[in-house]
Amino acid sequence: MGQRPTLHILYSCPFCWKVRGLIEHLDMDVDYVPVNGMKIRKEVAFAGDWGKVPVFTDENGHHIVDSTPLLRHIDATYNDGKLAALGDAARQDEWMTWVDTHMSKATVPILYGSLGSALKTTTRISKIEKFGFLSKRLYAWAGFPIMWGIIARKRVKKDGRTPKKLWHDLLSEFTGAFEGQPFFGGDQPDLVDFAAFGYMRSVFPFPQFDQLRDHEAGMAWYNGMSGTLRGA
Ligand SMILES: N[C@@H](CCC(=O)N[C@@H](CS)C(=O)NCC(=O)O)C(=O)O
Repeated sequence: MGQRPTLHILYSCPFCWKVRGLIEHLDMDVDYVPVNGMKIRKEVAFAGDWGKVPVFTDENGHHIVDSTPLLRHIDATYNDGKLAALGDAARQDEWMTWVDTHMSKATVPILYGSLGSALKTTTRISKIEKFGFLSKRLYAWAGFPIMWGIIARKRVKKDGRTPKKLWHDLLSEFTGAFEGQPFFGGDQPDLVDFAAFGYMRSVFPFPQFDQLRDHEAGMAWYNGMSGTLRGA
């Protein structure tokens, strides 16, 4: 037995939520280490050049980065690869790519795609994330115009749909691939479910999550996923 594994995270990072869901599902003993969002690169410099969260450090002090490879690593190392072994591997790979390509791009529009939502999100983030005294104020002032004015507005315009419609379309497409089962993985979730769940769960701390609540199949799946977390 070595050290207790750690996961360096940002509370508002969808990629971190992907990994957290699996950790909670497997009831692993992992310490979460919040980083300062204004200094991510510096705070995870111990893991090499990657410069992003999540970073998982195992009991031997090895660092594993990048959320999807990390999901696969955790399943393989701490769960005998049981989730990867569920169902058809090609279908899993295809949909993991779909989830990582499309759902990952839907979180910024819903959180920052309008002036009002960007303000709500940055206010909430300045309360829940770990910040230094100065960086908290800097974020509250600078984070909002950067996220709304530069990144999110362009993305919403390019897609053409409202952020809510985009999410509803994605949830319909995703749950439509369940083949009548409660989860993508069948009667239990697999790694694709945990990836998708992480993206949706990263919206949960924000008031915009209300826009997802009237997607019936999406919410049935989301609540089903929440029910598979230990201690839930
Ligand atoms: N492909 C990576 C993306 C990770 C990522 O972009 N994390 C963001 C936070 S949500 C980050 O750390 N960004 C810091 C940076 O790019 O400087 C994953 O899936 O883990």
